[in-house]
Amino acid sequence: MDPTTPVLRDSNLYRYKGFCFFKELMPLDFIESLQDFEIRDDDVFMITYPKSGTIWTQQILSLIYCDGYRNGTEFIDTAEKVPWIEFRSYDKDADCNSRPSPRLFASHLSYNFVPPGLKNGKAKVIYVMRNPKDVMKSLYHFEAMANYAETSPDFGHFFHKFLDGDVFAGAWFDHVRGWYTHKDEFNILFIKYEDMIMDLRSVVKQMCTFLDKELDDESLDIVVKRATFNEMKKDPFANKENMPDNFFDLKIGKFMRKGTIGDWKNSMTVALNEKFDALFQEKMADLGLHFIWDMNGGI
Ligand code: PPS
Repeated sequence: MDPTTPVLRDSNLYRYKGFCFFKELMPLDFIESLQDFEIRDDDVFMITYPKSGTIWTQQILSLIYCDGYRNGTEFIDTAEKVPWIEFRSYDKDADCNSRPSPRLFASHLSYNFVPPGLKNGKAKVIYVMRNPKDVMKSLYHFEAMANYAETSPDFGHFFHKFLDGDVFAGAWFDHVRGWYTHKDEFNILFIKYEDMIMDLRSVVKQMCTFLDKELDDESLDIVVKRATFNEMKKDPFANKENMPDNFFDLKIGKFMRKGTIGDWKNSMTVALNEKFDALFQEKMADLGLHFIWDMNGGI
């Protein structure tokens, strides 16, 4: 019997154990094969719900780990330095076994789909989260430019689609709750997008400490400078300009779109916002997680 179920508002997706996968890009047998993926003690995984600062953190990890990337002598796609484990089509080297340590990986997977070797081990996980109203806004725009997702007619429609988890990766609430409540099983550092916006240098230092990577002040300055929104906006890899045309329509939108806190206010009505706040309270209050919701520091 097929263990997957259809996703109501996007026929490109299938749901399996609460997560929504792209049918074409993430076949079930491949996802299940990740259970056999061998983890090394010095592996580093960067995990996010989509639109939470993935490419930003990929960039920072590349800059921290690769001298050539930092000093500008290397021009390599960050997605090659920090490849996805769940997108088979992205993989140049499917099981990544030939890659030298330390290996860096990116993933949008929920805690129950990552390779089991990540649990109770030495390998490191950096989980980046972002306030879900901005995640929703960013994903709404992304959906319009992604050729493999069904586009919503308006933000109101997308709002319900997002709340019901009828989007890639499923419901934001489940993703964050899953990782946060299982944190004791992983060697994990939680980072917030908003803290990166407010004080990038401090967050990079925090990451370096967690990763046992000592950078001198000059190197740290370079990492921070090259990871600013304005610098990344000019970077063709950060904007995925090298991806095949059939993936994204970059005339419709950009990966480096606004890069700010509170853009949801430009789309969410008062009624939708109240509904969201009530749901957020109901689903997340017990976790004690706090987010910055706008540039005035509204918490
Ligand atoms: S994806 O498609 O899931 O990998 O997207 P992801 O990279 O997680 O998220 C994209 C959003 O991150 C913003 N971004 C940044 N903000 C501030 N500073 C820097 N350097 C930066 N890099 C990426 C990007 O603009 C997307 O957010 P929105 O709100 O759409 O602008």
